[in-house]
Amino acid sequence: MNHIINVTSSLLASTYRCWNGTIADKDVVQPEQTLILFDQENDAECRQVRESLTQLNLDILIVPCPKGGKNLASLQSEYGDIRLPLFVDNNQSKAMYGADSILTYLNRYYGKVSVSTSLLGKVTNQLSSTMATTVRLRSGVNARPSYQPELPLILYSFESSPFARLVREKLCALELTYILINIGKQQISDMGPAKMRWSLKPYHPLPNTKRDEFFKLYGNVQVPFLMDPNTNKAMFESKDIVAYLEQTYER
Ligand SMILES: N[C@@H](CCC(=O)N[C@@H](CS)C(=O)NCC(=O)O)C(=O)O
Repeated sequence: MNHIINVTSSLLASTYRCWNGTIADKDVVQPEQTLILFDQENDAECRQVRESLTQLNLDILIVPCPKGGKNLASLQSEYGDIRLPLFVDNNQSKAMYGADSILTYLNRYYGKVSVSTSLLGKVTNQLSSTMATTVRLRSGVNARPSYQPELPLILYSFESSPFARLVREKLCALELTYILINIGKQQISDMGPAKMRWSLKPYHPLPNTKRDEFFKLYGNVQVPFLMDPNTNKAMFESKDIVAYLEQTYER
């Protein structure tokens, strides 16, 4: 798909979700052991969990489970009739599946996230997430043949970013496990694209945050940013990252 059309439909998907997964909490404690999510990028429930992870500013190991892929097959052969999203927290020796249970759990252990309790809330939530999937033409839902690297890739992202979504879809289709580092927005001057921020003052992230760490290393904050420890490559620009993933890992 042409990159501009691709970005536009991704923008529409974020709009259907009212830009949930943009803002991140200021105070956050990363758990000692990395959380794990068995995820399918354009699954309506998985999206709701990832939005909350952005809000809580939590990093997580994503194991993509597209349809027809080996990850989903091995989950099903080990656990039978399991459904996504499947969340594992080794800090508490807990595992659970389904957005409702996971959000309730996150609420209890990691901070306040919204969980729809009314039937209307649940239906609206599911519908808008399904519409986001539809407008993305189910990109990343089905597995594509790939070469598997030894180490997980690392992606800086936040859920609603129309550009980062394109990269996450490709990682999902190719079943490439990655560490998702969420760097949602924490103040007004974080808003807007990296090169056109809403504030006219020189940009400075909040001190002692993941954004601040990133800024000190790269002189700005922009997502998506991919690091591949298997090839020692690191890169900005969604279009280049998607092309890199295709060239390096698609069979
Ligand atoms: N041309 C870039 C655009 C990336 C971009 O503008 N990303 C936005 C998020 S959607 C961003 O990093 N904004 C600055 C910020 O979040 O601090 C690409 O395709 O990757």
